[in-house]
Amino acid sequence: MLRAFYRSLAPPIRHSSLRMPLKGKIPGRRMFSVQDSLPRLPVPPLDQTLNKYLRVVQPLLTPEEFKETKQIVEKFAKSPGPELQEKLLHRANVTENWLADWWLDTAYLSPRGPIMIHINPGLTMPPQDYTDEKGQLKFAAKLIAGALDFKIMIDEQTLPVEQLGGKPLCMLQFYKILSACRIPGPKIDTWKNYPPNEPNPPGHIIVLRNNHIFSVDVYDKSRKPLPVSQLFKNLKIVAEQSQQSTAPLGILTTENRNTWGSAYKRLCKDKDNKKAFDVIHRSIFVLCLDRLFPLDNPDSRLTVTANQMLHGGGSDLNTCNRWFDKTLQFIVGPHGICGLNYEHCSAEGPPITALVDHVVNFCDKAEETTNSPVESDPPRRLKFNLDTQTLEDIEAAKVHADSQISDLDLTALTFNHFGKAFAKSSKVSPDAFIQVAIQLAYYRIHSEHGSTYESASTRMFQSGRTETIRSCTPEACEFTRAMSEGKPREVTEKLLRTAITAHRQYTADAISGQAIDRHLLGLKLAALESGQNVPDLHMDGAYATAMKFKLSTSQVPSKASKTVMCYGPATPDGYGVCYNPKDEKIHIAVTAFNTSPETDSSNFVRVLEQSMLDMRTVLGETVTSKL
Ligand code: COA
Ligand code: HC5
Repeated sequence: MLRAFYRSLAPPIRHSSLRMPLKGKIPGRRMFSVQDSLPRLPVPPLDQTLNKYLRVVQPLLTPEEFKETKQIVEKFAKSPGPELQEKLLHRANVTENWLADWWLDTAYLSPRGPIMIHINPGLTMPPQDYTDEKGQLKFAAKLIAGALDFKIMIDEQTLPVEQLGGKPLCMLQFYKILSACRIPGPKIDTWKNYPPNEPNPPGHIIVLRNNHIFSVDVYDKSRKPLPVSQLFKNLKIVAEQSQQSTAPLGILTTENRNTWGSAYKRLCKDKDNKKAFDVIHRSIFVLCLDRLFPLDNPDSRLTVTANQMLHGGGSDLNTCNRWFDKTLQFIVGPHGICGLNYEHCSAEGPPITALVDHVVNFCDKAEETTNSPVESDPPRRLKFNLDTQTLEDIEAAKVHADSQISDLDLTALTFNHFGKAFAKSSKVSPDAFIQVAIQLAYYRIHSEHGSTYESASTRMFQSGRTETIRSCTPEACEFTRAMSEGKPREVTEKLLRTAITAHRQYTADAISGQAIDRHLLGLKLAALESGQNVPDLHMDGAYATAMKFKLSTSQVPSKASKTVMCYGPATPDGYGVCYNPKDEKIHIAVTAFNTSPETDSSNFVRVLEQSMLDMRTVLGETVTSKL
């Protein structure tokens, strides 16, 4: 059935003008060719999950608390655990992916907090060398052309199938990142996308400048992508028509979802507004042409760029010039600063960075052309009728957004001492090395262990998204304590290697659907869906502690240099840590909240750098002594 679905999507084959191999491609396999043969996400055995759960909560609890939790878990194993497990197994039998819809609702559509900073990651792109508005528009035109070039491979399903650990991955996320949008609701949001096989697929993007919202066609009448020269011409028209800033409707997308959802519902009663919203939702992506912001502050350029990509710098800078509900917002600032902000419903970081890598490569190579003019409609400013209530809502949203932005503390930098190559030469997993270093840094600063979330991809399964790697393993804790106690190197080296192996094992479990977080969530949702109470296991303080992630981390690799993703912490007193490991360096972005007296992103980065250097010593000396 699925195969027929994908076949029905397949358009006639044309060829992308510029191809870039994706990491780990399987040559010759078309995008959905292995989709049907991908396994389904398993439901792990109940006792396996419960045993692992006890193992991961132990380091976070006092011995008394642990004893109590153990009793609660033993009770759950008798009832209602087995009955809920049955329900999950049944769901897994009758759905393509037992978790997919639940996850979309639980992680994204139901939570009512703002998506700016908290859900939408920012992504920096390598700085460009233009310094004026003409350069900004020229680069933006190339960027649009690069994204459309990647879109050809999505539309024609010619993207090579990605793989992880030698296994092919589900490619569905690529089909959901363009022409997609989150739509607010007063109680729950929805997510919509307009796939390329629909009869009248979208052929426009949205361009935001000085808060004005324009619809700009990017295809000619015969649906060929417009040449860069024509795109540039259209962007110039947008720039000419948006010299003065206007009421920033887009700032409402930074609000609590209930607030924005109610405002949206009211605004939609007006026909013009409803029509204009649809144009935004359908658009292929958003392009934000930003205004000048100060670069002469003490932060590094990378930190300033990351802030612009994550939140836009405040309502007097570029935060109003955004539409955070849109799946993809390319951001092109003056002075060569550029990147992207993306809404998370559709996809994790890797498909986004694959697209960005392609765009960066395309822009580097794109020649200046002066094609003869092509027939296309000029940009159209979207017409919104804003009542007094909406103007008041906008003012309130500015205040809320600014207070969140001033609370965000972000440090982005490149660790230049070594990268993946060193870890590999020391025969350890680079990702596990970095994760254990994050544990060490946290322990050095806080003298305690903190519940940690690392994203693992479950795209080996049909419609797979993620599972949690709980990096705060008992082995990592033992190592961090030994380091802090100044134990001899022979001891710390052994403990470090053990911690790295434990992390690697957790990763292997997570990517093969055998970790615990999604299973425990499924058991809870199975109870709720059948009208039962939330089980005691999930009401226990230990579960709450385990879910209070002091460290929210992920690896988001890219091919393009100087690319780093960033997102806010998951708890008020936690950190968000994202890294992009290269062979000889690691790009890192850390966030914290200023309102938390215990956390400081620049201090965390400093201690993390020192932790990695110390861990190299622990491993490096061994390598030398073995020679
Ligand atoms: N000795 C030598 N080399 C080793 C090694 C060892 N002991 N262990 C691993 N390596 C190598 C690997 O073979 C790999 O080689 P490659 O560069 O040729 O591919 C490289 O080191 C990197 O492996 P590692 O660092 O162990 O991690 P990984 O690439 O398998 O990534 C995850 C681990 C968890 C990040 C990955 O499985 C994943 O799920 N990624 C997606 C995360 C995601 O979705 N992020 C976005 C969230 S929005
Ligand atoms: C319990 C809800 C956690 C939300 C998870 C989330 O959004 O995580 C991001 C992606 C993922 O699915 O792992 C990752 N990040 C929080 C580390 C940015």
